[in-house]
Amino acid sequence: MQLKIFQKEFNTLSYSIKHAEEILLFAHNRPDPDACGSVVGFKRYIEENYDKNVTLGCFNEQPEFLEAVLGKNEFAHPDELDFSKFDLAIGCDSVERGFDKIIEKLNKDCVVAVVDHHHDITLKTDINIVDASFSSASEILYHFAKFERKKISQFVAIAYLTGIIGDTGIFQYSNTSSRTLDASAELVKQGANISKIVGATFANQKIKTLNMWGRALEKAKLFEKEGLIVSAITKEDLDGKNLTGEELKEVASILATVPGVKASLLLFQIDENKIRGNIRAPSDTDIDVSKIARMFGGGGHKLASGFEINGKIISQEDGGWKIV
Ligand SMILES: [Mn+2]
Repeated sequence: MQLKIFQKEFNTLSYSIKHAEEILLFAHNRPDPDACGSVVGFKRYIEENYDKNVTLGCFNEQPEFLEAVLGKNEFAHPDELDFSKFDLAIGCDSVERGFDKIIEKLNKDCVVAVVDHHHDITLKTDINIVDASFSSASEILYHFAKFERKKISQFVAIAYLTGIIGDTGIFQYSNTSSRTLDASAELVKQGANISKIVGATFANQKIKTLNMWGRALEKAKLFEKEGLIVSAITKEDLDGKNLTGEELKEVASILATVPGVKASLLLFQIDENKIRGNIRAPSDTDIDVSKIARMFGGGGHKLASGFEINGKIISQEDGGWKIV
């Protein structure tokens, strides 16, 4: 199925790829399956169809758990990138979490493009491919390949489907449209395997992750009147372990399945002085959790959102916790 929207933008992007020598694809901070799937898949797509050098960049590395589906991929840190060489730079997914910081370092003749599905993106670049009706940046890039009438190889199909499955919570969130399922079916036809992707991104959690889930569930507080359930992972809980947000984000979804709960919130430390909050709502809720996330400078979807705030979560003697 051919999309009606983005014809002009896709055309310009196609032209820009053809005329570029050095292309930078940039993923957002603490990249998730969509950030990684979109840049890793798009890199391979460009390499298979054009004779271009493609560099992947990000402020963080590709999370280890994605190696099972995407293989090892080098994400160059901006400190080690030679920005002057790029003639095309494309930010994929949540472009205001990292890509926005590197645009000014690019050569002034470098064409800048963004591919995103977050509704609150205000960044304006040469080519803006932003539409919140898509489940993921990966889904949009699937349509770019359709637009160019080029074949999607098995590797690219796996990468894009990883992004779609990651951002739709395995086709469960409200951002899963029939168009998303059409694209997914096509990617399966090209050789992507749903259960292998789900296994890598959701099911095969490491024991340390499961233990952490246990801690968070144990400490959850239910506010019955408000229909809210809240838990936090303190620095002490982490005990020197480094968990990515990706490994913990399922916890908020599990908390949201408690009967009577309208929304769940999980707070955890991601940096010395930075806390991540994940908010989830069950599908029958009347709450739009993205509104709550936006109050804290975050964003997301009606049923799944997140934000980052400064502070430290510390344990208290009675087993509780507070933010300082
Ligand atoms: Mn995404």
